[in-house]
Amino acid sequence: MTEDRLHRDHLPGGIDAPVMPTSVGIVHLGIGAFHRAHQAVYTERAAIATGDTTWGILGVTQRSATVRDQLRPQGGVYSVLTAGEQESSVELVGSVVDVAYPAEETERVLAALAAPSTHVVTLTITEKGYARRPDGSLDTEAVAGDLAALAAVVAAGGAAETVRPAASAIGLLVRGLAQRAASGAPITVLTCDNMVDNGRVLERLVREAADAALPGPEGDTLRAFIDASVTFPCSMVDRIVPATSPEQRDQVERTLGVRDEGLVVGEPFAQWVIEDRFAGPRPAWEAAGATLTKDVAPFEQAKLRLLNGTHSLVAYSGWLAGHSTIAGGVTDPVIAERARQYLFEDALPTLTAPEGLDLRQYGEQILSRFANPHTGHTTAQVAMDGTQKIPFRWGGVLADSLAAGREPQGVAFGLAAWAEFVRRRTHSGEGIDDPRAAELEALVGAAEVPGGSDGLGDVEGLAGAEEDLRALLALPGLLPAGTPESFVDVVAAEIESVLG
Ligand code: CS2
Repeated sequence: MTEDRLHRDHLPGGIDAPVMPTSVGIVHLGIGAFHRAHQAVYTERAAIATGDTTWGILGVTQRSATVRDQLRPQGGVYSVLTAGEQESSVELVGSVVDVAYPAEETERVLAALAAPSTHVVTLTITEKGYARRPDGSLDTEAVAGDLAALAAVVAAGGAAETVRPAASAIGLLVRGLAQRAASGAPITVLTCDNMVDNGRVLERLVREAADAALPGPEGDTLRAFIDASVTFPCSMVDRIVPATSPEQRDQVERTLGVRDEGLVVGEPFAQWVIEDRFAGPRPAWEAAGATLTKDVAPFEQAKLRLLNGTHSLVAYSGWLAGHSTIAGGVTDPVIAERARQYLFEDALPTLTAPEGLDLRQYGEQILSRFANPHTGHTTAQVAMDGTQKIPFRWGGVLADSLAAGREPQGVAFGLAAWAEFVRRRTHSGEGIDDPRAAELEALVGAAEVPGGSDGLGDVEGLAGAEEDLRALLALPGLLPAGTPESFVDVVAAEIESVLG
């Protein structure tokens, strides 16, 4: 502990003290910035409102040890900077007790998943963390190491000489559930990722993983445990949480008087709608403003199609127009018009409003949230992982519109922008951040690169762009099954508008 670093045992004055959890009740898989600015804040506020401090969170960081190395030296405490249009504020959060990195601490995470005092597992592992094949089924190759580890443990009667480090979040989860099956203590697995029907998707993948690892009678205990004692509610989460910038860290250091390497930044708006289907106890998240409901679907569809769909459109077209931030993109008049077209002409007519929500107002609110310049959310960040996001954001709008006899022009513009983004980043050598990048690059690479210049805007470039676009749109799993070629023509006709 150093005096100039934030720490649970040495808190700055002049700011409300964070919660001091007395036990771990939640294991969270994928403790990135989003979890720390969203579910961990709800958990903190619920503890403050109710005085129940038993809901400490053990965070798990799968891909790198960065978050562990940010939070462990601070005793898990970090701050949240809420960056509003007019004002900003800083609060301390103490609900995260520690962060574990499975590459080095798998045994500890498995033990926490199995512990009867843990009642809830939450996940924000992003769309790509679910290891789905383009058809939605489990990519057993991607989780093969964990499935083999699980099979070996079960074959050895539940005891393993050495615990193999978990290589995937889904694998880790299934291994943890198998260990828990011994006690049979109920547990709720609550996904908080931006996917249609996220709880059902996760449940199916977990069951597929269990069946793949333990196909015979040796899997019966785990299967029976999942059937009887594990639930997978759906949930809709919402808060804009950009990557934290060095400037924001410096700004908060000036406010707190100590350095916080775990700082996260979020907009003032936050929403959490959770399907009320818990296997056992849970934090009183409603005391912190969460909505518990029987049916999350209308909220989830509205959020994915209106907010995330528009976000992606602004990200790709904004990036192409030279805007580094979402706020810059959405206040560009040309992009704003296309965002409105997508929101109000394409997406909105495909939705049923959740009770008490005016979808038009919700759409307007989304546009003004995007226009907040103080979050610093970048177009490049939202543009990441397009192949994983597009099917959930635009797929339903496209399928429903076509079924109703409409060709959604905003979706076409968005898809053209995505394809041009992929093409430009590939040709420039910058590359794209997407788990299917290699496939995309091969599709673009297969088309002729116009010699000399980048060729954009001239006739040859236009022809090349169209060829690439058609190749990219044929990527398996990108567009809904049955999308007619005539719609691809509508997308191709938008190329000129994204080239500017
Ligand atoms: C964004 C989301 O990065 C993205 O793709 O669309 O992370 C968005 O900011 C959140 O879903 C807001 O709740």
